[in-house]
Amino acid sequence: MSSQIDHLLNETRHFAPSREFVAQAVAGADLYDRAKVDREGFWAEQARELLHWHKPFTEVLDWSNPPFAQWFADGELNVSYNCLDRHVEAGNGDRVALLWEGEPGDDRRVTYAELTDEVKRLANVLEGLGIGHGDRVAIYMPMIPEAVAAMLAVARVGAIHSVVFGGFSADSLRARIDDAGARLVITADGGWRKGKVSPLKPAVDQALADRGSGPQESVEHVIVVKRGENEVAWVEGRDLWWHDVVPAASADHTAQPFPAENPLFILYTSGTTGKPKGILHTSGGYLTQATFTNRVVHDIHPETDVYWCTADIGWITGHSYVTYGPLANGATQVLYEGTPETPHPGRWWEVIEKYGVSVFYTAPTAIRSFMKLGRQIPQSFDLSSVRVLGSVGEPINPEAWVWYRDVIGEDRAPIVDTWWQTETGAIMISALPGVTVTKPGAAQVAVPGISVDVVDEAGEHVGTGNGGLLVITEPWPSMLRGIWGDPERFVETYWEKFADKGFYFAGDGARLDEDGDVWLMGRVDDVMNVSGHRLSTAEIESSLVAHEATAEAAVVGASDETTGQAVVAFVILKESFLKAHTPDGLAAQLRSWVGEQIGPIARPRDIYIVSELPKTRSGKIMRRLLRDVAEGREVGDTTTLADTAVMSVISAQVK
Ligand code: 6R9
Repeated sequence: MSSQIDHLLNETRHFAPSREFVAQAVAGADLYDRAKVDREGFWAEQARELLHWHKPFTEVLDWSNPPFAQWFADGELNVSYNCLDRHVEAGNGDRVALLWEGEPGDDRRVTYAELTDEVKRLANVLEGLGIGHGDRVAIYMPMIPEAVAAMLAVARVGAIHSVVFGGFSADSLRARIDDAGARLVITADGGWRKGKVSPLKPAVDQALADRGSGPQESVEHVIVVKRGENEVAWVEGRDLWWHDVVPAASADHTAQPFPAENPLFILYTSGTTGKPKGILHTSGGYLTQATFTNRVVHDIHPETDVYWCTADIGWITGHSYVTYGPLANGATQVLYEGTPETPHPGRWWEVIEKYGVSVFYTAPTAIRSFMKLGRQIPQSFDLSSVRVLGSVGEPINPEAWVWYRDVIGEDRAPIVDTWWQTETGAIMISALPGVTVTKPGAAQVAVPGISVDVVDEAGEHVGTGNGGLLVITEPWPSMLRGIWGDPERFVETYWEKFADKGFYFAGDGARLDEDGDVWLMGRVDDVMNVSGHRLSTAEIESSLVAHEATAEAAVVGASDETTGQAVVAFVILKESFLKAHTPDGLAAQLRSWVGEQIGPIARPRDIYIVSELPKTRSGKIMRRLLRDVAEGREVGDTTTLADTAVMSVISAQVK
């Protein structure tokens, strides 16, 4: 961390917006002034201007019971209506909503009228199955138009979706279905990934097996889209083909209004303990901030832009900046099913050229892996349509930032580095592309209407030029409303640390530069960030110790040139297993075990078989020391260890 800070301190390049960009930008500096004068009034204005309210709200923020906020509470709206019907009613039904590109190269254009029609039919199917207000629906799908339609249909009937990333295992899916008590699962037979069909329905079947032993009994039906054409097992009476039920349903469906605080979705994310947290978001405030930020940060002109956010809908970025923000804005966007390198390493740039993408939003890990392959690959495609570039998911190092701007943005497109979280629901810290003079590597400033600070352990502002903890000092419209089924954990995790100040603690370290701009420094807790995905050390450790060969395990996030951080595990094996197997063989077994239990992204890059772990006298594993080993550094201060000799034993074993 300290070498990173020193490095960032030397970063002094600046990029001012061009005169041409400023002239056409959606947002100007006046937004900051308006928000500063009357923060709540500012958000009320955005909510009224950007959304359709079936019943207008009179109250903006109710913060009488912190940290449980209510925004626009007496207003009523329908989220799906805002993303679909109103655009059709305004005469924009023929505008393309989704430019879908399948990994094998098949494609589909879906207009707003067509997407509305599909969502209305599916909404009728859902209601026919008894799914309505407050019911939970799990969505486990590839990146196909039906996935977006599924989210919007669930929202339309006032139910709550829980999208589970298609790369997660059957076990992870089962845990999420159980925790939310989902009544319905929407999935596909499979989707295309890395040149072949990756099955999904079998994982759903597995997750729903052993019925009777757990709340997954709650699932009554499974709707299956045919995409992969792979063979699937079928449970009569439970399973329904999308192509049988959706086209047969009526395309008439009137969107009913729901209160602004009606729950919209649960999205599970890793915390510092083993059990993923179901982050709960509601409707009016969430949609307001997702729509506003997509518009001003990405500078969306719905009539002319072709927008592409590469995130999967299984992550928050896919919720706010694939489904809700862009569709509420009436934008045209690319939806791409597959992986960036399939069938060739220029696949993304080919997609940009094919559709004339003008606004592109992706993660630093992807940028760094393209950097490694060399600039000649993107430069062999026509990227002249690109005019705004966004980054999200982890700190972007200045080298990657400058490469992104030079090569993909052809030294013309501004970059917005956007900091936010599953919990914040929408972008919180980012440049505005027509306003901010950008600095490579810094997210820089809170968006208008948002208040953040960098404070010390006591909650005091650290002042310019200093580092500390990032906090959010005022409630915001798209803030999480809680953790599903666990209000105490919500208070404890985010609000207890600075309870006397009423600050939200984000879990990130940050620094303020001489201008007062924010530079993010990474997590300060046991949460890792691998390729922009959050993983908890505890979750992987508990998976490792669940294997019969493992006695003890410790996991750290070690810095990695491509993925930001990589999972590195230190494992103590049971004697009996060491006798019968080679350490290399067991390490390989454990890697695939974690992949099966949690998902391939959680698979450790390295597993070191060791005989001891560094522990404090109170038995806490000192991951900091293991991180030193994993990153090949000299091991730091070991004085608080119960046995100070242990680190030299471990270092020797790792070599
Ligand atoms: C949107 C998303 C949240 C964590 C967050 C932070 C890291 C995200 C970042 C960033 C530095 C950025 N993070 N964006 N760090 N600069 N622009 O990624 O949500 O998956 O919940 O992760 O990601 O550490 O706390 P989520």
